[in-house]
Amino acid sequence: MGGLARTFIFLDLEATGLNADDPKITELALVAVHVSSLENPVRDASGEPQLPRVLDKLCLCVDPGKPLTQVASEITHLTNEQLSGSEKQKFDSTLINTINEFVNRQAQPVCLVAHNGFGYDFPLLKTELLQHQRDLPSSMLCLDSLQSIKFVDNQSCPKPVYVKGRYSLPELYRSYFGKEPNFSHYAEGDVLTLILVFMYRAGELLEADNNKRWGEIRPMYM
Ligand code: DCM
Ligand code: MG
Repeated sequence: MGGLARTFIFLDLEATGLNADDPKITELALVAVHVSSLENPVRDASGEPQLPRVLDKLCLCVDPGKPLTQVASEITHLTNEQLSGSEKQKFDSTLINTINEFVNRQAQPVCLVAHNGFGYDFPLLKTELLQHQRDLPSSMLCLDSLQSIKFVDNQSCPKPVYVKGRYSLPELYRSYFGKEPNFSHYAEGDVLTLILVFMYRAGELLEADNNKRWGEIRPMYM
């Protein structure tokens, strides 16, 4: 899995709603981290891992061309009026080129990482790409940090007590770092939180072997 990847690209999408709403993307963040920064995290005086100094970031707002649900708007602090008023572009072929170029700049092979990525971010990104008859390289690795962290927890404790929400990104951050994550439901905020959560468990996560290939990801809807 990750054992193969030279670069991990952490991804978070904000969108107009949940799966059943046939959502469109409103904001995306891709942050690329070289494997060497995950294997040897820099720690502060209290021993807490710090974000790597060397990061490539691609953060963009997108005009979804579709109303945000009330909940999506409330949690992301984004509105249709703001996005169209700021003359943001739609998710178009120029953006797809930008994403591909961002991925291609990184040391290969690349592994895309998202929290609940198999359930939400990857299928949604796939839908947006296929709507333009485009895609990312099918050999690209992808990893769902929610599934992987559950997997490594189950390995160390075969009968874990399952508590609803225990594996959500803010809950994991709170339990590892004892404080609130910054900028929840902002694409970049969530990605930086995810990187810190991932780094906290990097040894086990890099060891585990439960990734997929981008080619196996099915679109959320068409
Ligand atoms: N979302 C939603 N309702 C929720 C949680 C999420 O509509 N209760 C949608 C809107 C968010 C997107 O999912 O932009 C991604 O969620 P998150 O901010 O947790 O990454
Ligand atoms: Mg988010």
